[in-house]
Amino acid sequence: MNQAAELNRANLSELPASVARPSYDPVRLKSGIVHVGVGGFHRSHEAFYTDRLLDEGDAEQWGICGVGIRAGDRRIAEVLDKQDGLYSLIVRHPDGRIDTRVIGSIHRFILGDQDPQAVVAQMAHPDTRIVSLTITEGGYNVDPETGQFDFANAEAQHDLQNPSEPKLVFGFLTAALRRRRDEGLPAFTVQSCDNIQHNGDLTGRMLLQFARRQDAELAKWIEDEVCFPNAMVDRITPVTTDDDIKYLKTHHGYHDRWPVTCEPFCQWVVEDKFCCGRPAWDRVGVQFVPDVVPYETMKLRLLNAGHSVLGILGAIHGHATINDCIADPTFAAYLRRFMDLEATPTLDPVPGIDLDRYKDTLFERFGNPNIRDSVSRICLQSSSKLPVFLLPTIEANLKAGRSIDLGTFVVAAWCLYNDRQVDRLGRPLEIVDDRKDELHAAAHRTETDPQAFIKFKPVFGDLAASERFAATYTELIERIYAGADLVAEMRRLVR
Ligand code: CS2
Repeated sequence: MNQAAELNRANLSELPASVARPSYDPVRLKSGIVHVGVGGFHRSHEAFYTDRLLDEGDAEQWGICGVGIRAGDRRIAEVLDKQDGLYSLIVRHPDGRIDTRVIGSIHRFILGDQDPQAVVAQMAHPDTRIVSLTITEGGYNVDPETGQFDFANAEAQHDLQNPSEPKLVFGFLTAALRRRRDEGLPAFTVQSCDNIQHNGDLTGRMLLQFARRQDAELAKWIEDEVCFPNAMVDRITPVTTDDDIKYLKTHHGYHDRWPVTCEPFCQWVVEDKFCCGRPAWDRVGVQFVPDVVPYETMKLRLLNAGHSVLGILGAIHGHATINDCIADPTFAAYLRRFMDLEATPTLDPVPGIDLDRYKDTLFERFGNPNIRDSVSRICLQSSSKLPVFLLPTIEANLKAGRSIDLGTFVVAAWCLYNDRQVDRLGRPLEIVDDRKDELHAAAHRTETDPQAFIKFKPVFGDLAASERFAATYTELIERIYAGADLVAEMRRLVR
């Protein structure tokens, strides 16, 4: 291997001029933000916006202290430690242009699975004004049957019994907020950056339910003092590949152990409810609005559902990436029809947004040939995604008496995906889903009970009780199981 320079603070000034870098000194930052869950998305989104703001100057109190609370966070902890928190953001444009920038906003990192006290202390530190989260759907610890906090979870039980050695994010937040209250410090804002509907409301509900079990008085203080802004977050961020690392070495001559690649588009629409101050993110393109709901519904039902439509159908067909799907005219036509006929009619008007233009932009973004977002990433944890991205559209259309065929066909295809677990050419599918075994078992019963799959309540709730849905699904699944060609079916449905 050639001796490429390592990325770290000492080498920052040695990087070629083609790589943009912070004009601020990361050493001087204070941790105004503590962020739990430093994955690719946090690094392409909140840390990117914050880096831009720091670059404008006069914002040194808004550095980010990254936090990992799972054993799986050790790798990012090691990388950021070796690189002094620095990493490269590689922005790939559809026309082949690439902008590379070193981001310096994550100036510290604490690994909470080894040292929970250090995390609690950091959250309780007077510098901390916001604790933000990207912990994925699973991190919110919601019982899917009841929608309430899942106290049966072993880690939740552990946190109730050991309040000063927490494991769940809610245990950390409660311990830190208790300390702030006892020390007479103001509460911080808890800001969810996960792609979940009403993410702030959900975070608040879960935290209060957990805190009440521990200490009703503290829960009351949290309820009165902590803000939980809702937000819509958006930037397509594929999984980092070895090619990204090689690209930096070959084109820019340095070694970054874990860069992030993303598209140029970036959006963050946030409710302006911060109890302890916030960065002037509006100076760098973040939109602050009174009500985020129309934006998040639009994004979940068009972008995310669109991804799932392509991901599931594309996986079975054998397309490797989302841009391969968009380049296939049958897939592109199917997606557009799904968006126009089934998703868009369920949306309320979105202030300042022309939905036709928004959909056109989605096609440009999905079609970006340089992002190469894999269908396997899109299909990850579909059992948590479809109930949020796709099923509400089917439900709304059932209620309004509109078409449900295109959405329901995706559900039927997902049954085949879970049952057979191979693509059209018999190649094994890489399925990552916490409910993989249950989904497989339910799908596998299709031969004897055509509706077995949609009776799986943790995903479908009572949807199978809708006669129209059940009948539409049954017709589609019977055709698929009788050997109908997927692409021919897609064409038939679009006609
Ligand atoms: C994707 C999202 O995981 C998925 O299914 O739809 O990760 C999507 O890329 C982001 O929400 C874009 O902001």
